[in-house]
Amino acid sequence: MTVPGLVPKPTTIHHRAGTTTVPEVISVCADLPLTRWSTRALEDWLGAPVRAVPAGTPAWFRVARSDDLPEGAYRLLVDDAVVLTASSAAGVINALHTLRQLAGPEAFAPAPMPRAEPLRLASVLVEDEPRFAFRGVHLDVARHFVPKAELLRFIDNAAAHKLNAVHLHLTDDQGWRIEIPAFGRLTSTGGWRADTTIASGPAGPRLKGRPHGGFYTANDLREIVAFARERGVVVIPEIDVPGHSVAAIAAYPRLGVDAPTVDVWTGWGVHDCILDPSDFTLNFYRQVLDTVMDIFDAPVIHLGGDEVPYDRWEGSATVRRRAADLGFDSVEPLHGWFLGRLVEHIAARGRRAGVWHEAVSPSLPTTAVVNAWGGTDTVSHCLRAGYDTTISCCSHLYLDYRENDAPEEPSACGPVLSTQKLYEFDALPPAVLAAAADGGARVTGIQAQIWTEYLDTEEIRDYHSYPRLSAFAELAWSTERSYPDFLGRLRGDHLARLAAAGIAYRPLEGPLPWQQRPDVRAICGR
Ligand code: TNX
Repeated sequence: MTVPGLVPKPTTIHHRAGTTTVPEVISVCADLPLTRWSTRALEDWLGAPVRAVPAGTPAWFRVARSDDLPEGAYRLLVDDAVVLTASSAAGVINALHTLRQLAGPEAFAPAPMPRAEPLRLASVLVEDEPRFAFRGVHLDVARHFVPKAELLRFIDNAAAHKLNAVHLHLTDDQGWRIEIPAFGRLTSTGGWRADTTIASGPAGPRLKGRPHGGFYTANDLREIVAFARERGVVVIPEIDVPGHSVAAIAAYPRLGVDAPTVDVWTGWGVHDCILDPSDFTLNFYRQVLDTVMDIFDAPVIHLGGDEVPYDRWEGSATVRRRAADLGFDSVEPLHGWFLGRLVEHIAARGRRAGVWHEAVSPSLPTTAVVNAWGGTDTVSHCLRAGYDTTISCCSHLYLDYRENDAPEEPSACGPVLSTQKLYEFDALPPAVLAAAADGGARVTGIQAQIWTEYLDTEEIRDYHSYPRLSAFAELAWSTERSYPDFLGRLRGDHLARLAAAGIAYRPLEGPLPWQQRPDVRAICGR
């Protein structure tokens, strides 16, 4: 019996002779507690009920604890029985995901598939350990709201690829997606926009002609956090300041410079209407962050800090005076200073702030964790400036970019990022390793980004995400990689898993007829 190709590729896999048959009832003996989710996963994936047996009793499925294994690592032996060894819950979860892949694509179907004969597993020993401790995927739920059920499915699929963090971009110029009870207008006004830009081209932007909106209640988010936690995934919330804040300013004009009247934005890009760096704004956001920290248990709370044009600050006598009062000779340092006050607020509650790399400046505390979305030179720069840094380079890790330049590609914008280019990304070139060694700051890990300006439905998000997110998972997890080998496993096994999971992935040969967007192509002038 052949062993299915695993994605991401494990550190070592020893094929052994023989098979084991999944019994009618799976007896389980576990040194590490099996959670509600693990128990159900085992039952769903292997298609038999689980029954715990007392310690010391023979069991078909055993979970052994070994404190020698690094966090997230595991050993999975499939022989006459199954023995899983790990040092913590993360390792158990990763091992279960491997077992799921060994059980065949049926284990990815939402319902138990009838089998002609009992499920057999090929004998194998997998010894596996993650390359990066932090393996994240960012999802922009602000540009297009992602309904809760779709978000849960997204997290489930990310977890199946051994990713362990989902960074939720909850606020932007085009929408505010988290309910803050103290400031109801953030969602009643800021959660909705009048229209949406479908694409821009020689004839200018084309609008969709209907409103868009939505938001998560505190309870929705608590459910999302709990759902992710069971699967070993931490949810990092992002409240983007002081730029990308038009939705908040539309709801509470006093948050903007000179209280502007502005609507939640229907276009894309960088808006010049940014927050007023006043005490009013700081106190407002401290309260917002308190609510965020009540809901999310993530060690990192993200403050954005990207793409901040200073024109309105330069044009305002009040803001210039504020800068002068703080001893700055221009308004620019207010950017790091403003973020710094919120970084402190987050630190006071025992958490760490996250920011995008544009926030790095002498006035930003080095306790912040930075997502560097420029090239690897930006990663090195942030490390040398003393910040722990997550590799988020747009050149290789932005899944909103299109797979290739063919006119059939449905994407409305973006440079090209092929699956192969992503897979072969040299994320840790010598310069980055040297910067980490010299600066004392750490590369925390790596993150893929899914911005959703043009990804307005679940289908089109699936199309952009897969199989590139499978390639990303291997980049993040596996130390030894070969693209031809990955493609073989994709074709031979993994695409069938994605299909069974109901993911509308992009076929390797290109979009299916109904995945093309000739309407968008026409607007873009492509
Ligand atoms: C840049 S990366 C942005 C986003 C856009 C994205 C589109 C970053 C921190 N800012 O606001 O959605 O490019 O690819």
